[in-house]
Amino acid sequence: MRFAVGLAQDNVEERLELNGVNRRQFMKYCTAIAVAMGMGPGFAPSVAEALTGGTDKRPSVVYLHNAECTGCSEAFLRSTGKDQESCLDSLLFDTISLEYQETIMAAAGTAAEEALHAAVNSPDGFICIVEGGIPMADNGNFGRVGNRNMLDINKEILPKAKVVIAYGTCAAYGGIQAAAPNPTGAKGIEGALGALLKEKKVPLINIPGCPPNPINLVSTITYYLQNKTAPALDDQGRPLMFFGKSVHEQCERLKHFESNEFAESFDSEGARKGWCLYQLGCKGPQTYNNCPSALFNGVNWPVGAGHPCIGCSEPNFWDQMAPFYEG
Ligand code: FSX
Ligand code: SF4
Ligand code: F3S
Repeated sequence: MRFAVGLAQDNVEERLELNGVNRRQFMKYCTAIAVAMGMGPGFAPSVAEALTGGTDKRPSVVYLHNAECTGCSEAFLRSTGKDQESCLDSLLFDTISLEYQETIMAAAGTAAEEALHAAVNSPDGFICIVEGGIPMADNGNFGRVGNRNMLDINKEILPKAKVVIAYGTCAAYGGIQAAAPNPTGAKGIEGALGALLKEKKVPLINIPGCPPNPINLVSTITYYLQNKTAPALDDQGRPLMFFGKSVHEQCERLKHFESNEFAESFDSEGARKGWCLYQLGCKGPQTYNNCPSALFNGVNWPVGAGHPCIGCSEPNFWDQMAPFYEG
């Protein structure tokens, strides 16, 4: 996969071809997005139009990194699966105009700073995707990029965005660096800058998960491009269309839970038969996410692969869901 950070946003077809993706494959991918959004396959053409721009000039995308493991970017950039055509999530970066992304952009130093400045001040506006929590202790000095601290960078850029998407549990709620005793005072975007964004009337959407499912990010951007507004959110700031149901109520092992058929250990007969993992610590009943239906890379999800859900899309899961292997 090749990425074109900072190129003009016309000629989407050319960019897709550069990645060996033809129109038919692209439409299959758009169908997967339409299904994830709960709209049904018939809406694939409107997804394609949203992603390729239609007649509108689309906002560009600025992607910021804070304190995190970069697993969210990895999940996105390496999205492939058994059916490659339906999980081309990273193609989003070719159909939209990605102006700034520290992990994959070729530019560095002053050139990178200039690209960021141009995107943030573009009259067409920009969508800001944020990955990672913001260290707040010691005036934000635990996390620095380009000799500025993450708190100051986010404080300057986020209020200028059309919409902010906190991608991953770290950006949404603080994540692993916010786990007790949280020495850097890390917070998610809502905790660090929620009041400022509210004052500036910039919508904030949380797409948690550690890592989050890339299809939820692509579908959220598609929704925003189609409707110019955020989708309906739950009380944790997550789109209801992806996080409206618990993992448990969508789980293929639910029938075993209801029949009291629980695996007692990972190498037990019950585990081999695909019984419920509740007694091995599964947090599916307390966790809201669409993993069982969306799947990762269109292939599988933790419980499908035999591992309990650890509640990775819930606030403070590192502390509140532990111990992970006890019911
Ligand atoms: Fe956090 Fe993303 Fe977990 Fe890692 O960067 S949500 S630690 S998968 O990568 O922010
Ligand atoms: Fe619920 Fe987990 Fe059991 Fe699935 S494996 S039914 S999510 S407790
Ligand atoms: Fe996370 Fe649980 Fe899904 S651990 S990936 S929310 S199954």
